[in-house]
Amino acid sequence: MRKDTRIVLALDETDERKALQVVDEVGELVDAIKINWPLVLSAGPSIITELAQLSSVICDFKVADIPNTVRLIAEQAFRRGASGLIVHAFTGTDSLRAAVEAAAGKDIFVVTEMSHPGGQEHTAPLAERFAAMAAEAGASGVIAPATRPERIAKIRSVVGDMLILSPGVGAQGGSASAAIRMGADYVIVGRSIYKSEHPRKVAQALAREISTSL
Ligand code: OMP
Repeated sequence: MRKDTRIVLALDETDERKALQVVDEVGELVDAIKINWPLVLSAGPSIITELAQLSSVICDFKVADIPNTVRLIAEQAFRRGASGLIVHAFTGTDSLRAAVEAAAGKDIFVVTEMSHPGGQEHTAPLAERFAAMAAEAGASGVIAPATRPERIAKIRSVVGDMLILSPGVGAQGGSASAAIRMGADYVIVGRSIYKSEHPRKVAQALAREISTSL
């Protein structure tokens, strides 16, 4: 995954035609495209392969299962062209290790503390432990909340130089520059870009904001 604008587009647009239009407008301004169940369920899994021809694709399937099922899901996502996969940590070390093994050198990103208010109930108290588990299992990086930027700094202190991807910018109230200043490598941005009348202008403004905060 390249590191240029430090924006990962969260393409949760379920109208495939519109989703591809957004990619057409902002594809060159983002370092990767993250796709989640909404688009995969509406367009079909071939969308992974289609988008992988245009950008790095992270499959945000938030995999949470026994090691064998984690492995099977990871193998299929990577076979279709994903360069990264997002998994949960609460399933335990064996499931995380299964994901990393199945990735065979591609990227596994582990959720630490979730960005929405409910993320404070169960994920926040365990976030540093999840981050340490991710490091021990050999994951490439973690997901940490732009909605609570001080938590990014805390998680950075646990994961060292692993990648931190930070969702919650814009629609959830977080700021891209604050997330980057607190130690995120990338921000994950969805609705503020794909629901905008002018996705390209929004992405350009975010890229400028981020580059001035570096
Ligand atoms: P917007 O809120 O529309 O910018 O989208 C945020 C994206 O990041 C969505 O695809 C979420 O599923 C994802 N996300 C979070 O919002 N919070 C998290 O804690 C973790 C993720 C994620 O793993 O990407």
